[in-house]
Amino acid sequence: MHIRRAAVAALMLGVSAVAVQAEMMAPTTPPDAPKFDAQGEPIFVNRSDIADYMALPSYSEPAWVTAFVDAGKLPPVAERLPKEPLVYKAANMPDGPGVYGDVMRHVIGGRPEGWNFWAGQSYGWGGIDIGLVECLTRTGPLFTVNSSDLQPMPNLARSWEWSADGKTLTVKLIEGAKWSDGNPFDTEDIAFYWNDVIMDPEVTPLMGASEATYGNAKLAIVDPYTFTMSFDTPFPESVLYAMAYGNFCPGPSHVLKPKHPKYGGESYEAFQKAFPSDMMNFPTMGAWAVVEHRPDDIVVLRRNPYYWKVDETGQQLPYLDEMQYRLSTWADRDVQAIAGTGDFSNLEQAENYVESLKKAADPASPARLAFGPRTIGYSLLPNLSANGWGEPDARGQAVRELNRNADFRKAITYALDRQRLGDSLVKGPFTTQYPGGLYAGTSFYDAASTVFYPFSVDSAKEAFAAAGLTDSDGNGFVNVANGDDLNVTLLTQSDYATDKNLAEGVVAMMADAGLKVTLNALTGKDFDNARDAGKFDWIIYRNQTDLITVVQNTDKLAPVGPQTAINHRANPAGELDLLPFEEEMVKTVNAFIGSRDSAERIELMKTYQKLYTENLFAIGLTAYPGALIVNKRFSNIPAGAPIYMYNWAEDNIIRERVWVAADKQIGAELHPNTLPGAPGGPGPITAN
Ligand code: BQZ
Repeated sequence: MHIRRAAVAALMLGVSAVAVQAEMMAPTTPPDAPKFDAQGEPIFVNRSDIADYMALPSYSEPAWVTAFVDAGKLPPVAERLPKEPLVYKAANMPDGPGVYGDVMRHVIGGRPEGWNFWAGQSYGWGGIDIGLVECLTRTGPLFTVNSSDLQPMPNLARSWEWSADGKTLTVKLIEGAKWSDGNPFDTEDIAFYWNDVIMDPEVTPLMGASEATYGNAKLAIVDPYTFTMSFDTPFPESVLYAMAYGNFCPGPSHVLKPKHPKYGGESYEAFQKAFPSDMMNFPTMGAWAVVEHRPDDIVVLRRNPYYWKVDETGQQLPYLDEMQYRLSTWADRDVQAIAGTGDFSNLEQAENYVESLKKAADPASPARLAFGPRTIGYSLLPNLSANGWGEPDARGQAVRELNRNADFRKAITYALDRQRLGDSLVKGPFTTQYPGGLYAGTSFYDAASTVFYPFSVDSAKEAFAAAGLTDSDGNGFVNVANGDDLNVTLLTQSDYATDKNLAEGVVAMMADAGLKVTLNALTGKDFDNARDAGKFDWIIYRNQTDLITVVQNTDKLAPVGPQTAINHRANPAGELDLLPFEEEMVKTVNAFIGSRDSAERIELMKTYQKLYTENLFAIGLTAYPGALIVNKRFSNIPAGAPIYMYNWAEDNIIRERVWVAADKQIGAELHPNTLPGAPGGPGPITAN
């Protein structure tokens, strides 16, 4: 509008509009988010109020499990538990210690590829991997932990201690815990994870953990239950968060090692595929193990008789005997949870909000629905690599060079009407215009450090021109040197309506600003593979926990390592061609990781936020709250549980201590009174 007025004035004065010093709209701070109160507040406690490790006078198990002991198929429960199991405190259980029985019926949109998480195989998400792959520390439940005690919760690692100079961390594992097949859990599993997964360049775990994830530490085994990690810089406390879900989650070395090429395995590819999704009873440290998989239908898990956690009355956990994962779509998960044919959903696709809210408002609704904080958000990430990551063709290379041009990135952000994007998903107070970077309302967010480029098609065109792009043939789209329309491909995930709706909105808005963008919508693993291989010009991506909590996945905040940033990874030669502002971001994130001074950390995150949003490391689109939908028959669902913060709700609600009162149990177990069999053998098995 500003430019148009100036142009008209110029014409009146007989001055060519072209000569008018057109300028881009000045950036501002972001508009305030519409007020939206989360339903239910967490009850804040210290980590030791939730659980501790101790021996109890006696232990118990479901009566039908004792039949296995009587039949000589299992040792007595006390021998199946560690010397000092992890004990969940009754006072921290919203509904107290529970009773055994029943099932939680999940519905998911992913599909299990196989069980080799450590070689990058996906279990289909939606809580399967969160339940099967337990890790040294745990962060999901931290949404209920006092900020004065904010550190990862002990899990398989029961304690840790820093040396005086902060350069050595000594970690103590729980002693005497066993895999679901009875094999001991100890530092043999740590050694395999470290030496033959993290340190083996041919092996990449599902979430991409690498040496950089752990600050390039050196790991040494001390004894069966103790190891140390040594660092160049003192007190890299973020490494304790990096030991949680997705990262330091050791696999069963007794079954993995023989298949690894270093120990006689046929090849790395054979290693990755050695545990196909039709293999049953894959050993787990989780509360349930896989006993059935009907492709495109269902995955069924039964309780792990060696699970190393109990309640204060000595009952071995979990309370729920079975876990089901119906293999459907993410949208169907919402529908089934609200209808009561499913039991759980993270309501995260804003298009489903109104219908879900309407149904849940009925007092007869089988499910409770509770909105949490605004922690679901999407960004458009330009691929900032121009030195060969993703092997681009000439067109792709030209786009990457433009992505590295600040004016080009400004054109993208000016062209986006974020209000319209949010409204296209759902009208009402849910969505907010999200500039990118740290989320508003989170502990390290600072509005004054957040640069917001307002919607302005004229400014977008000015910015394209400043980047050397004009519509030379007058067809409405900017052209490249040889006269072709510049064409940008936008990678998006087709498993979610939200991702596709946002991508289509971006395509339309870019066209209005004169840029041709073509959608590349891929499903599940194809999307993940294209993302991780750098096969994209731009990507629409649902943000991860680093931009919410900062302390979880801190390394993902910037390209601090060759594989840490989604939109800027190293080329095959391991080189990162960082732009000057990216170098500054990396320095800032590394300084944050190395600091123990909370005031300094707050200032560093202000610097980070300004670098990110002023230089448009990525371009935010929209952010909104998610809602947890859980069937009303379940007890021990923590108040105010967010669907996503340090992790997803499948971790946050602590499913192993969720239970169903006897008179509310629905008899929907598919394999009642059975346990997982031997790894690779038939499962589930009966007592006799
Ligand atoms: C939650 C989550 C539990 C992954 C996945 C999926 C993958 C991504 C992301 C979410 C699904 C659900 O998210 O959408 O609500 O249940 O599984 O793991 O989107 O494609 O790669 O990062 O967490």
